[in-house]
Amino acid sequence: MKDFKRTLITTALPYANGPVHIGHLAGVYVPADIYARYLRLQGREVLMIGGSDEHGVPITIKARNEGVTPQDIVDRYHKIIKDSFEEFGISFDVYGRTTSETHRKTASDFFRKLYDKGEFVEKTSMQLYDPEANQFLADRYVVGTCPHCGNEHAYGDQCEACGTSLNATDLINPKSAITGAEPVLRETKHYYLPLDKWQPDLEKWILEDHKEWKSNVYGQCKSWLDMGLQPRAVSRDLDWGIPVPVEGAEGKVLYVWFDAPIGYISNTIDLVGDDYTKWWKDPETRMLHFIGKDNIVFHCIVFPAMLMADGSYNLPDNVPANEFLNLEDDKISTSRNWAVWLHEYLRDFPGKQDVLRYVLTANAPETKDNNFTWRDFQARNNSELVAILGNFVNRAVVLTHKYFDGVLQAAVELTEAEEKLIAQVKELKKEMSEALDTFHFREALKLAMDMARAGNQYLQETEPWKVAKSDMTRTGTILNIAINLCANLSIAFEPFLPFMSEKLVKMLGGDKITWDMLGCFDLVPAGAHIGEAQLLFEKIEDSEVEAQVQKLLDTKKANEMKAWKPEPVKSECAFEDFEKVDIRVGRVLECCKVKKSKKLLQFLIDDGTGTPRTILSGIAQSYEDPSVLVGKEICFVANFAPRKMMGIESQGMIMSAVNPDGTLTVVGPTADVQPGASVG
Ligand code: B3M
Ligand code: ZN
Repeated sequence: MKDFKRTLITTALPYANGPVHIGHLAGVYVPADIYARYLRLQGREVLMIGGSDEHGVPITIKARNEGVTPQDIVDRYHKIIKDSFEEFGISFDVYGRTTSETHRKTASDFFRKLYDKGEFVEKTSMQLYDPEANQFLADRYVVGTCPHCGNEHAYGDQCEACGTSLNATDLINPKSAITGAEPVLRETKHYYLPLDKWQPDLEKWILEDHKEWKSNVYGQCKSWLDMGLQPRAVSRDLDWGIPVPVEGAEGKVLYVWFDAPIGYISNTIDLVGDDYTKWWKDPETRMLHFIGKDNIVFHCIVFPAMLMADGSYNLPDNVPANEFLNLEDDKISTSRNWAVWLHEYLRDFPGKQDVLRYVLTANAPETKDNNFTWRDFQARNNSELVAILGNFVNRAVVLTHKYFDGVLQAAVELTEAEEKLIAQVKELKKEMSEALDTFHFREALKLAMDMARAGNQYLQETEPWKVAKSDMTRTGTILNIAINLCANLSIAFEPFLPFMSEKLVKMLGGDKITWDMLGCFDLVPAGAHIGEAQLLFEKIEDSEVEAQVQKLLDTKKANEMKAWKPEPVKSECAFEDFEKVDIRVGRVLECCKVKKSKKLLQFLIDDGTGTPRTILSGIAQSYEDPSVLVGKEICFVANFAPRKMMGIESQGMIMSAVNPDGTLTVVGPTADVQPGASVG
């Protein structure tokens, strides 16, 4: 890799139409933050740019649903998102917004320059129009079937199932997302960026010059290029956005995917003013876009084509896009509320930001979609953070206090055990650096944890608690090395667990740490006073994760209820036919599970005849405790022919209602009725 002078890290600008969740953190912000922190530890010049994407249809749809203005929506969520990132230690140098004045000007100027250079094609064409809402439909205002993969919920600008970027008119069976109306075609003029013109340049730049990109990114780019690029409209007929800054474009705004990436430039300008050229135009600066896989086409094809059309900007050197994170085996979804929201996590697990950062990195969807489960969260906390890292640091610090009142002793005469440990740490540093340099953050984190493992093993081997009975000099040496290993861990883990690292550095009486210091064993000098041991991590109890799982189950249930529709009514039935069925009220005298059957409950029913009747019913899975039915009045069919099941004769059928989740509830009269009464 070419050695650059400085690195500009951009992170996808989340739409300010809702809070952020673990998927955002895992896919984009934690990896970007790890990388930025790693570079800063090396003393490199780096900027990490973030901000909210506040234009586009996702915002206006949300505003319409809530009956408030788009400005209300972005004001609310920009703050929530910004606060969440801050709480999780995502170390942006700037976190801006695309509704800022700087951005309006930057994006307008960008468009204007391309316009003046003749880089756009103006085209009048037929576009989808909602006759009920009286507006053009583009992007997420229109949903329909993707012509490539058949996904029925594709948006007008993109299919999230197959990642293809679409034009609204490509959709099969388009429907307005506002009114549900079938759109009609209406003529309108738009500005198009002729991506086809940049195809040869893009092909050379990506397919030849950037073979080192992650295979998921390279592969997606290749398949778009192979399909052949088409001109893409960069204006929209909407009233929320940045007005198209040319004559004759009244009522039109910039397409959100035109203005949003320019937000990276605007936010840099907000931070450093005119110096932004150093970060965007100096070839000695390396630009990296951290994004999720659904944004690849925009960052690898559309935005670079815009930058090429301008001609004065750098192109990204790499786009380390991640795949998606699922939650408990299901796709994270804002509309279905299937997510772990960061602001809720902070409320439920205060002070445990590092734990989530750790789990999301250990499980990062770097090469394929991955899954977050609360059980895994608990296991990684309890058996890795607590049992390996926390335990090692705690032992080293507690023993130093126990034997030497917290004063670090000199390390004299290192033995083979120390030499082995030091060599191991140096090797791990080398491997970690390689992994971090190539965006393999899961691997790097694993290696950091191996360093803590090596510490536990070292204490196990050297047994300072035994040596202390006879040789205090040797005990002092062992604890010197152990404490210095703690200092190494504070460095190795800093990019991943910044809160833990800061606490540990303070505990060891340290100050500034650098990547250079990693691998050294004179970081804490003899004579130093080590602070009291503080808990770095604490065990997460079963009840805590069970509560989270329950919350998700409740969400699932609520979603099922929302989506539930009664079954269509059956075809007409003559009253005489109905009359043949003899439905009666009965009182449940006994009710229990049938032995060796998962499904059957055995009822003994008082049917008013004086001789109770036995009825079997396949509803056992809906009644954990069948005794709750005893004493209840229920309805049953009295004149079905008797039937034998599991050796028992059933004399009728218990009537029950089918719930949305498929469970069954026995039905009966709403007030006391004599057993045996007819129902009809
Ligand atoms: N807001 C899409 C998203 O949140 C979009 C990213 C813009 S990055 C310039 O996935
Ligand atoms: Zn598709």
